[in-house]
Amino acid sequence: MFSTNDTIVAIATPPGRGGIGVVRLSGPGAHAITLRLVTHNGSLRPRRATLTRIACTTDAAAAEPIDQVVVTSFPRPHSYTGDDVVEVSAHGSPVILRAIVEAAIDRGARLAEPGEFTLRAFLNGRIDLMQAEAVADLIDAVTPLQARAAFDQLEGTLTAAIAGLDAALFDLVARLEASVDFPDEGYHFVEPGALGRAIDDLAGRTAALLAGARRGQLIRDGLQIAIVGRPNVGKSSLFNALAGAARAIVTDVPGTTRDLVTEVVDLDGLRVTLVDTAGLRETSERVESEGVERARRAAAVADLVLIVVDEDEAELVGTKHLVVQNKADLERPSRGVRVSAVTGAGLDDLRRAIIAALDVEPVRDRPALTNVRHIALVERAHVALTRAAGAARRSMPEEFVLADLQDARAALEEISGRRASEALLEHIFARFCIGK
Ligand SMILES: Nc1nc2c(ncn2[C@@H]2O[C@H](COP(=O)(O)OP(=O)(O)O)[C@@H](O)[C@H]2O)c(=O)[nH]1
Ligand SMILES: [Mg+2]
Repeated sequence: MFSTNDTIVAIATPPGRGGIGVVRLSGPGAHAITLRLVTHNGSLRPRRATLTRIACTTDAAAAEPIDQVVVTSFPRPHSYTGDDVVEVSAHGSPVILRAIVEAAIDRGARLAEPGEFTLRAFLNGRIDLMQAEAVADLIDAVTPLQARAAFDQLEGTLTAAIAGLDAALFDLVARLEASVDFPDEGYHFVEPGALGRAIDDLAGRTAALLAGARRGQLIRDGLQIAIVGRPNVGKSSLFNALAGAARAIVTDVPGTTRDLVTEVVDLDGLRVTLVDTAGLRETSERVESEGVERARRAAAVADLVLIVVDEDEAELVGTKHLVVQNKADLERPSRGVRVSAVTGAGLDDLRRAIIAALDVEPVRDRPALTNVRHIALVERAHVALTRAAGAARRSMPEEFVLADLQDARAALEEISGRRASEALLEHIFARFCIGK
């Protein structure tokens, strides 16, 4: 269903005006179509910038140049997509960029679907599915930490880990299959003890990947921190201080905040959604009591709860929490992390304490799972491997072990995209922007 032998074209730079705008073509006609648009004579030297002019009217004879451009040709297979690619860098005017795209379409190209350049790179074997997903993550990243995690995956750290597992599994499966094909020999090609140990080793590797998965997922998807506590302890003040903006209303009237107020902040590289909530207290006032109910729900789903205290005791909500002693500028008991939302004292300590509580610093030299799709599939592989190891140790018929190992392989191949349905590919690439 995916067509890959025609030439696609799209604007690769974001909508709007800018110094430069890039139009990208990919496919067998990329070079020839470009030559019919520019005034440059002769072919384009591979990977060399050529300064020329571009004319975009549909009537080639009457074509007047509309911009000076730099064109670069990347002949296959050494290009982003693996097909012939030409990049046209024009001035970043939507009018010019659209005219170039239309002229290319007029000369035989087709407007690219979202993510189609990357899809072609995947279909041509330039990158695997994890790397394609990493491209989208890299573009979507809002903090440097997210970008780093995505770039690591684009560089292939995870690809190598999954490929290594898959290769080891392939070897075991091949030997077991041979064993099944010659049933008289029993466990002939693999000795059950050695088989059990080999599978245990693989299960250990999937477990290690999963161990960093929660951290990875928090980095990729961002996380929620709810600020809760009794009325008037300074929750909204702290929220504003961490957000760096007076988003929530602050008064000395208890019960000011009713609804949830949220703000996305970059907290030491983490994408954090801060949630300010209504003060927890018994109340018969309907609006406020709905607010209290919402506060409890927000605390229940948050990745971390900041329990702000003033003079009284904290009510413990949420499993993962930090106690924050606010109003440290006044005479206050000393519990948890001491801050003053008014003077800003202690806020850096609080940020550090939050990062420590979440345990989210990525480990550079270890591949990190960040994407829920990958996590679910590695879990499936891990369960299958654990089952296979048990079956091997109990010397159950090879067929049982084999079935589990094959299930583990199927899961790994779905991660890398070696075994991916068209529906899955469509789902993944629909997330991309046009031109990527
Ligand atoms: N001195 C002092 N007053 C604070 C501090 N934080 C908040 N307040 C005051 O405490 C009152 C309640 O603050 P608010 O943020 O609305 O509390 P909330 O009800 O928990 O959201 C306001 O009068 C704030 O100015 C602080 O760190 N020091
Ligand atoms: Mg408040």
